[in-house]
Amino acid sequence: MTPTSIPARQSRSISAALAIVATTALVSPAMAQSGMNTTNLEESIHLEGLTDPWDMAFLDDGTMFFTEKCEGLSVLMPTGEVNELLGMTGTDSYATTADDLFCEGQAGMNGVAVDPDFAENRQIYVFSTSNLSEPQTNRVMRLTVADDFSGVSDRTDIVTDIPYKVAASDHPFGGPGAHNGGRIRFSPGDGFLYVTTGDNHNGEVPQSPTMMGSKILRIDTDGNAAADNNPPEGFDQRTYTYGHRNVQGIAFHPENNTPIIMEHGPWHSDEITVLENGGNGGWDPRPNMAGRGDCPDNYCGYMPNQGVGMNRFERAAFMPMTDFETYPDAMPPIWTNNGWSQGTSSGTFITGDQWGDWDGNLLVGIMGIGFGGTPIGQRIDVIELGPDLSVVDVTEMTLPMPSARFRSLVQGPDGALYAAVDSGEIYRMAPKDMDGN
Ligand SMILES: [Ca+2]
Repeated sequence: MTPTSIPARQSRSISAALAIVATTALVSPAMAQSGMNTTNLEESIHLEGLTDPWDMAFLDDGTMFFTEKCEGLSVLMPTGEVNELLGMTGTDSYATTADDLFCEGQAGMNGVAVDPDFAENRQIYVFSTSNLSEPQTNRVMRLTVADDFSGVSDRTDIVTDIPYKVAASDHPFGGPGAHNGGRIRFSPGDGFLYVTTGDNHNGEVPQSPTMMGSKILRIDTDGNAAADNNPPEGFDQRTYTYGHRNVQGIAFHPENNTPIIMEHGPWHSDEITVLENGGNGGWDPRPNMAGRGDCPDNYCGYMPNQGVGMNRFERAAFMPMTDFETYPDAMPPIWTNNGWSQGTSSGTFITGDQWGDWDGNLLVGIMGIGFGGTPIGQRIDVIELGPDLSVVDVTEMTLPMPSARFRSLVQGPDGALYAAVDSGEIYRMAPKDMDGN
């Protein structure tokens, strides 16, 4: 947790140089500039020296809970003090260590959320991989935070059966822990907890009525299904939507609280989708679906990237993110990059007069991917939605900081934007006027 600003600054400088090179080659609807003068943002490093920070959740006074994927859960106090609350196996500096919690690949301690009634019940929630089940699973845990924020207690695992990829398979990035989902957010509208999960490179998971990967779960704080969840007959009632690939972003519209997700595509077609209660995301990577043949390890979610000479559009037609041919009633995405998947990992609506034309817009953090060692797409997109929730405009934020792998975006209680990046920092970004400069 010791700040290591010198190495971090060196790596950021390198990333920035590469990003400038890559930008000229990137063809994307996000390149059009419009709206607020985005060069008017200023940044500061809110916290640094972290290892794979994954998510943050704030209290009104600025207290910030945060997770590190292979370390655990901590809290940054308004005083600047960091308390390490719940460590994973192998850690020894946390107030409590849970030896069942582990990380592997994309899996580990992922999302964190604060109970809407935290002031009364002091409860928070985290999503983490655990070895308490056999095979291992992802769990959502409820914790009670001590009055002085020195630790957590009363761990209750309210969801225990979110599947985790236990073994490597014959795919690109095919290691254990892949496609693990992991974002958790409370809806300010209905008060339920929404949990995003991934397909684990398992072709059977997305359309399965009982395996809880590739779903958006909608549950209460005990893990029970919301009473009005409306999945098809025979589905686990915790299912709000299904048929997703790997959802790691969810945000709620500031005016109508509609849940909207950001989802990773299979080297093409990242998607943003407005959720409908009971809806199917239309992802079905089983072999022999929609004219596809056999696929390695019975998962077509990367086909035909393996040894077949198709361009990205042919790939999108072969293995669509939303298979309308098989599922004509699938929820249509409101946005797709219709090109190389670039890692739409998180999103948040940004509100407040200080954001000018961006007040009410959706910000999407994009991690970027590398070809030949060159990262492309490490950026934040600003997406304006119309009254019908269609995409009106997409602007690429002119970053006040070097580009980076944007893992988590959260608007803080001060109205600023906080961004966790894989290189170990949590940045604060704000319009200059907002801070009186
Ligand atoms: Ca879809």
